[in-house]
Amino acid sequence: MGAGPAGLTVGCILRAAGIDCLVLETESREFIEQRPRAGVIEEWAVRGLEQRGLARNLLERAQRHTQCEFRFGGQRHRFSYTELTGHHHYVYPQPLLVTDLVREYADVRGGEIHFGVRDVELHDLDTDRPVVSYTDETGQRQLVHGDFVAGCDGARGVSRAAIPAERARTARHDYGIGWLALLAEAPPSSDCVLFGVHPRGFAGHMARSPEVTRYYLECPPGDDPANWPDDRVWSELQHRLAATGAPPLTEGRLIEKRVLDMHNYVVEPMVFGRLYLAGDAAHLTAPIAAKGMNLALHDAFLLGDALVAYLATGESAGLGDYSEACLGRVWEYQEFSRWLSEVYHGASSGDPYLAGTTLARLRRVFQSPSAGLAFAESYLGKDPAG
Ligand code: RFL
Repeated sequence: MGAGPAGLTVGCILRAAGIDCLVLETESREFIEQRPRAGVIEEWAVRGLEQRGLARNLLERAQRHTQCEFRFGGQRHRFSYTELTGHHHYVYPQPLLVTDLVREYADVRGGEIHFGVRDVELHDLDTDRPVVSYTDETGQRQLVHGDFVAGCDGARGVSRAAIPAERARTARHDYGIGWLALLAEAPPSSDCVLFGVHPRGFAGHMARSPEVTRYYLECPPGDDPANWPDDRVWSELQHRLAATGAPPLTEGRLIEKRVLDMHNYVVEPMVFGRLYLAGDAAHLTAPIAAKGMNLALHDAFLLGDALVAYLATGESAGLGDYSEACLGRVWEYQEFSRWLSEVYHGASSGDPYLAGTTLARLRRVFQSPSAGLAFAESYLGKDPAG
């Protein structure tokens, strides 16, 4: 269920082992290949894709990032995480990754995929022959009988709700903060990611390609993008990201402008009978720390490999451990997102005590080698092998 990074990766792993698989997706192929979202991919996740034959284009085209820059108190503070750890980040826009994965799944590995499906329902999940029903593009109702259902249908899908309330717990956290997410047809204004921690609110700058840059502006939750005409966006970005010695941002046409309300959830366990949740269907992390797609890939590697082991040899340990193995990383990333949210938003909280303590926390990252290393490890994400 779902042709996002999680569902397509599981599908590719199953097809590589010759296992029959059907991917159902509510949107069209053109839509999913263009939907702008993530960009930052952790090094271990790229290695995981590479090991499964899914990173050829990514390794050719992705940019490697080795440092980020915080701007606060009118000054620039460079943080070279690769110098501290030997590891780096990749930047590869999510639509390019989804395009690569859908091509590999459907066109190369011969996987079946149906786009534009509606009214998807799950049945008999607690039996060993679960059923999925849906309305296809021609309006016909269809029934699919299978061995397993991978619920990879994202934050707005139906699979999470198919777990009876008494069989799973959903932990939620609402930051009470909004981010105006922007895509600008403008070249990046810095060779690295910028985080502006400013009394007027957080601002972020992230390269997506030589022509396109993602920006974020903290705003009230539920704010209307219509309150943010282009002039106001650019003047606020210039102001919040200003620092001594930093050239002004290169402006351009804004091609995406939407308000994201920052909230997280985690479903535990991520399994009910023969339904296995993966990615945003199971856990949402607001894009504060750029972790959501990385978690989706981590789940997909574990689930794909566990399903292959079970269906090919009857080995069930991977499926048995699946939820716990995913949730360890999920909670670690949730904690880091929360920590980072305080750093980003303390200065603009209106509470001078919070502003003082969170700026002290940020300065410690630059002044204490051990605090710097701890930050770099969380920022880069833990390598499952190391
Ligand atoms: P997706 O990508 O949402 O895919 C789910 C798919 O399921 C389809 N669907 C259904 N299909 C069948 N039946 C149904 N009933 C269905 N209902 C929905 C949907 O159309 C969709 O195609 O989930 P997945 O695979 O779990 O992947 C998760 C990631 O997409 C998400 O976590 C990231 O985009 C989060 N994120 C980031 N993550 C990072 O790791 N690094 C980043 O730099 C980063 N930046 C971001 C982000 C998310 C953002 N937004 C829009 C919230 C930046 C932004 C602005």
